[in-house]
Amino acid sequence: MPAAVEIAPGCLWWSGWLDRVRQEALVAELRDLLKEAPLFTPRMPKTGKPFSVRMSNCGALGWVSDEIGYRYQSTHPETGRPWPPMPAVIREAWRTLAGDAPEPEACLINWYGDGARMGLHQDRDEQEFAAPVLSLSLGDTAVFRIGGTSRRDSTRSIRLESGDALLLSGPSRLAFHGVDRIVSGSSTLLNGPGRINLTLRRVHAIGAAPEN
Ligand code: MD3
Ligand code: FE
Repeated sequence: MPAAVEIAPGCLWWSGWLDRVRQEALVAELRDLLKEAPLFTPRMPKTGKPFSVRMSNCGALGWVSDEIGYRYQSTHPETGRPWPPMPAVIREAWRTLAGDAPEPEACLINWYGDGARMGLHQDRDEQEFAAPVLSLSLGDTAVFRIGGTSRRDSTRSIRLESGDALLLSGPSRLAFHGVDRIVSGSSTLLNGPGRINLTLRRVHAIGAAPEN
């Protein structure tokens, strides 16, 4: 396993964690999975303004957002079907990198086309902040920014490339972060422009009975 670099307290970055062959196999699995659980366009709570990033999920729970709010739910917001299971490679990444954390319950699939971005935010829709979050990047490079637990804290930027893994634990679990832009055409993985980010999360408190 390549060595990790700690880019902020508790934020570990493995450059090129997935080799090209594994990236290709994972993309093939994701393309099939997205036929069952198509990408949808999330909307901002209250205003209904569409996100520039399209999304889907796999695993027991998926993150969705619409006029009603942000939440985790067990079904796709458009098809009403349960989310497909997480591919084995994704579960193995968690087992290898997330230490002794309990199994992830949700894997959010973010699709960035040209011009898509994600503003600076915190991930706080989970009930368990002790468990880490794991991100896997595929396709075009993202200019990713991470700061501290206050929006006013200074930030640093790194380029997340295809195959990179990022683990957020401890103080960085509640750090502000976002994606400023995608470097179109920087990867040949997806036979076209775009980026996929997979985010694995524990949603329910460790040891708690799942209720929703
Ligand atoms: C730092 N996604 O889905 S992944 C998100 O590249 C999200 O699609 C970005 O932020 C993306 O919520 C960033 C890296 C990441 C994921 C979760 C984090 C960084 C994080 C949670 C806390 C702190
Ligand atoms: Fe986030």
